[in-house]
Amino acid sequence: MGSLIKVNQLRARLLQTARPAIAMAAHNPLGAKLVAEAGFDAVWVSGFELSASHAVPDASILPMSVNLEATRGMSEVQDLPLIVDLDTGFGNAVNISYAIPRFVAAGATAVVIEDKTFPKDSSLRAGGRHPLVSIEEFGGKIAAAKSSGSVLVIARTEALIAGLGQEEAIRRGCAYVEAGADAILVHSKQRTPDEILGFCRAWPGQVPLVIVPTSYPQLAFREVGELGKVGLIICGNHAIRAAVASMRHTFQRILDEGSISGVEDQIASTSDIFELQGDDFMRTIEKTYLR
Ligand code: SPV
Ligand code: MG
Repeated sequence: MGSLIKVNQLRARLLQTARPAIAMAAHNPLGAKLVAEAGFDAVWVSGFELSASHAVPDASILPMSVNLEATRGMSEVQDLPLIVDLDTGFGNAVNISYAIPRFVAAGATAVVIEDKTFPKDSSLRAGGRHPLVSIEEFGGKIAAAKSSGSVLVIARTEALIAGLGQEEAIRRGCAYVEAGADAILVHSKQRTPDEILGFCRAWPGQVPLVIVPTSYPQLAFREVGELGKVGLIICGNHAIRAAVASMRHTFQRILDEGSISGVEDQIASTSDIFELQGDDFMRTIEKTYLR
């Protein structure tokens, strides 16, 4: 599907705040294919997952090319909109102006840029470093992103993560809308949803909100819909966490049992993997062209 059509479809979908869209994280094309197969509304190309899949911290360690190739690979194997985590935009407004066309060409439908300083630190890390750039500087980054390609620009404020409180978070969110943001992602690492619910209720509502409820998982999607303010819920890291838990369990069992037979019906079959690899397509090519 053409990228402009997808941008417009996602924009319209985010306005359905009574039934927020749900995005699931992925860190590689196979994961993105599984997200589509499961029936989610979008793929979250997560910086946290990409970093974790390279076994490095989510702290601007990986170069932009890793994120770009992951985005391209995910867009090649499935058709859901890709919401790409650009962290701080790999630098300032100049860097963003060069990054956006590349991500659009790679298949991004939406990008998220956050108001932390480069290099960033993970929002979820206890005792993390969270200095923010000024509202003026971030407004320039949003405007640069908006004018650099056909893509939804989701501006993310880390004001709550940085401990600056609801008033500052709202002030920043409103300024980012003025700068052209299509949606505002507001993040919290409180263990209860109270902080995020307070923000959502106070949000004037010019554009839809986006939330990532990792640290307050008790908040049901239905309750979020009842707020009427949130257009998108991002499941930020459930692919990598599921993969790690499953690999650990399988590896340990094989060593404990001294055999691979015990895990055989607990893991995906090789024919399942062949199917995910698009084996049917290759067989058609073989039949048609191999002589
Ligand atoms: C990510 O998945 O990379 C995110 C969400 O940005 S979080 O890790 O919660 O900051
Ligand atoms: Mg991230």
